[in-house]
Amino acid sequence: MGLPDLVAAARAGDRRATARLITVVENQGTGSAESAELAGLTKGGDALIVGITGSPGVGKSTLVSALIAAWREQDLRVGVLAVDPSSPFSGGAILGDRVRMADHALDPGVYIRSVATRGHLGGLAATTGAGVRLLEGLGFDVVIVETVGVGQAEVEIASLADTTLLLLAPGMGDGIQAVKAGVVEIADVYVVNKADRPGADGAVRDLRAMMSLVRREPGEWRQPICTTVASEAKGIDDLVAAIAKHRDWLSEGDHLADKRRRRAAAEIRARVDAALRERFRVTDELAAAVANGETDVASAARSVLGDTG
Ligand SMILES: Nc1nc2c(ncn2[C@@H]2O[C@H](COP(=O)(O)OP(=O)(O)OP(=O)(O)O)[C@@H](O)[C@H]2O)c(=O)[nH]1
Ligand SMILES: [Mg+2]
Repeated sequence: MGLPDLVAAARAGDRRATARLITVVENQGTGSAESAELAGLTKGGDALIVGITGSPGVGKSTLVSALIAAWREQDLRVGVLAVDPSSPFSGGAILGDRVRMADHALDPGVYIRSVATRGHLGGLAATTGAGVRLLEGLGFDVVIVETVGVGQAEVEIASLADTTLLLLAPGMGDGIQAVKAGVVEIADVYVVNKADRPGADGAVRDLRAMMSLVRREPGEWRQPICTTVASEAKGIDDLVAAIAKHRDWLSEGDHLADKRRRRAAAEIRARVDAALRERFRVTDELAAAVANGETDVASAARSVLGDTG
């Protein structure tokens, strides 16, 4: 099957066709001729792109499954990229996620895929960004990117999403961790999940207190705090409404265009960074020479750049 046929099949809900197309953008990088053709075939689309991040085990995949159900009720097609920044493997779903999202396994309006980003040219932003773009171009109405909240990964993912949810759970000391990581600033909606556990009210209070310290200009988005019990699909309607409200806010004025421009810039930058790193290799020999005192860092850097003057 050629690319145009695959695209047509994927648009009609053929999951294997979708999987093959994602493989094209993942494995060949977006610089290849095939990927360029694909980009031409799948241009446009106006998906709602939702990033979901939070500590391991906080309930992200469970929440994604509940959100899928809610959006499917609105007859929206939903694509999910579950990003594992630590894994070099991709293709099959991560086992746990496969189980948690199994409810949707037979629904042609849902596509779920794990994405491995380690070792990929361009890193997380470029690989995932290309996947998001593809799903959007294939006509998915909502594209969800789930990523575990570790370091830079979630900041990069947030740069790809229109609306970023930060998931917290009571008793994980998450509030404070989040402040440290600077993740609080990138979240558009806070979700306190596992509200069936003790301490949920306290977590909401902590978040409120933290937010009261942030000064906002009039007209700026005020992050709502939603509480959910993802495993029982509780609080999902309110969350879906909060996401829709954020989308409406984005659509007023230039916010959405701004976000999308920033997203494109982040993707391009990721690719440029990777290409530069490929081109200007820092060899072990050179590092050893600096470590041994044979040369200095500045001269070594100049020699990498091919600048001997
Ligand atoms: N009590 C309770 N348990 C929940 C809730 N939501 C999820 N869980 C459970 O928490 C565990 C972890 O859920 P996941 O959805 O896999 O969490 P995750 O954030 O995707 O985890 P990673 O992808 O490994 O980072 C599972 O056993 C879920 O059943 C909830 O609202 N209440
Ligand atoms: Mg998960």
